[in-house]
This record gives sequence, C-alpha cells and structure tokens, in this order.
Amino acid sequence: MSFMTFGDKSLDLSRPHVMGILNVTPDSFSDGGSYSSLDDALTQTEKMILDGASFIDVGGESTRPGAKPVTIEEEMNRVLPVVEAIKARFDTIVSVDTSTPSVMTESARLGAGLLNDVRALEREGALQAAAQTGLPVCLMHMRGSPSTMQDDVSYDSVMEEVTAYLMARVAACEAAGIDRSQLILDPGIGFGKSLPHNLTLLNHTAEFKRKGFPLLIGLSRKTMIGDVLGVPVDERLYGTMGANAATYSQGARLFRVHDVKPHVDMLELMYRIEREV
Ligand code: 7PM
Repeated sequence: MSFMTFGDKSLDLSRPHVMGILNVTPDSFSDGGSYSSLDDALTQTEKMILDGASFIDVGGESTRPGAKPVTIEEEMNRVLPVVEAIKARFDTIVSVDTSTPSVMTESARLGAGLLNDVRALEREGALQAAAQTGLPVCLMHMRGSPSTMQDDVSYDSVMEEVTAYLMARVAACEAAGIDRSQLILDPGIGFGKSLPHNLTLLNHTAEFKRKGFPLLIGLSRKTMIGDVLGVPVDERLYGTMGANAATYSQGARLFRVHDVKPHVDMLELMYRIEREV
C-alpha cells in the first residue's frame, strides 16, 4: 500500500517518520576531546535511534550560505566511514545527504537506504548514479546554489515555481530509469526563499501532497523559525515543532530534525488523533 523500501527495511509512509540529522562536517565536531569524530557520530546515532528515529541522515557537505565547497575526496572520507559504521552496528535506515555521484554509489554499496539530494540529482552523473543504486531518492527544491541562494530572492509564484521544478525533476528521474514510486519530494525550506516564501510553502503543503508523492519537510532550527520568533538557533525547538505539525496536518509524513524525541512524541499524538485509536 503506502510502503516504501529503503535498502533492507520497509516503512509504512501512511504514518509519520522522523529523520535524525547527523552532521559529519568538521565544524560539527569538537576536536581535541577523547572522542573521535566516528565515536561521536555513533553515540549521536544510538541516541537518535533510541529516541525513535526511522532514518539517520548523514551529511558531509555544509550547505550553509558562503560555506566553502568540499572536495569529492573529502566528502567521501567524511561520509563513507560513518555510513559503514552505522550499518555495522544498528538496524536503521541510513539516508545520505549528498549531491555527489560517487558518494551515492559508494554509500549504497555500504548499505545506505535513501539518497537525499538538495540539488535534486542535477549534478553531472547524479541521475545515472542514483538510478544504478536502485534506492529511493528525495528530490529537494533549491533556488540557486548554497553560496548565493539567499542573495536576492523573488518569485512570481513560489508555489508554482517549486511545483514545476519538482515535477521536472520527477520527469528527469523517470527518463533516467528511476520509477516514480521511488521518489520523495521536499519544498526545500530556506533554500533560496525569504520568510514569506517559506510560510507560503508551509501553508500550502497540501497542494504538494496532491501530486501524489511522499513529502519530506526539513525546517529544523532554520532561520525562518528564528525570523518569526526572534530567537537564536538553540531556542527554536518549539517553533520547529509547530511548523512541522502544520505540515503533518496537510499530509507530510517525513520530518528531518535535530531533536528526535520531541518530534516522535508530537507526531505520535497527531497520528493517533487522526486515527482515533
Ligand atoms: C547549513 C545550512 C547547514 C543549511 C545545514 C543546512 C535539508 C536537507 C539540509 C532540507 C532535505 C539544514 C541545512 N536541509 N535535506 N539538508 N531537506 N531533504 O538546516 O530541508 O539542515 S542542510
């Protein structure tokens, strides 16, 4: 029915699922401590799994505006050992936040279950690499590139542009041999959008849902939450949960977050209320 298979595990996408964010960029680790980056990543992973995460999203490229681009070799060195170590120790779905074809190929070989690409497989060779893996893919909308995306943001209609872009990427995936049943869509909150654009996208999640694909929402602790509430990044949990709940009500079922347990609990209530059992 609404099951999707992510490598060695299947999930019922009629219910909510939380994707825990695991950053393996160097600035996300404290150096000089007794923990290695890998130990730190595994400790965080174990906690997120115990808290109820269905996916661990491993990302080795900082998409922060102005961040310096990472080389393919560097991204491979950051991501692949973590994918391998998680799959060796835990029964979970590893999602890989990458736009790099060789990272997709090698991650799949090491047991990753989902390719999560903020560039929607636009990089040279990415469509072919993703198709080769046979894995599901999350296609995200971004206007521009991470270095310039927030520079001057204007849309005639943000809903129309994001929808048209995602449908064009769906078509490109199908042409490359990726079945539409393998695709998840994401409006790309904060990626080349002003606050009103982000609010419009969130208020119209139901329209994306009508396209017939599972939806993933990634807004955890993002600038838009800070812009609305006037709070720093470490005080954005309640706002994040409210915004995620608003999209759950409109059919989103996959939530990419830093704070797993609060979302697992919130979403369980939303699901039970919807089911009345
Ligand atoms: C710096 C800037 C660091 C932006 C991290 C980010 C999404 C994603 C990211 C999303 C999907 C963040 C982002 N965001 N993948 N990867 N959807 N599918 O704030 O919204 O986590 S990275």
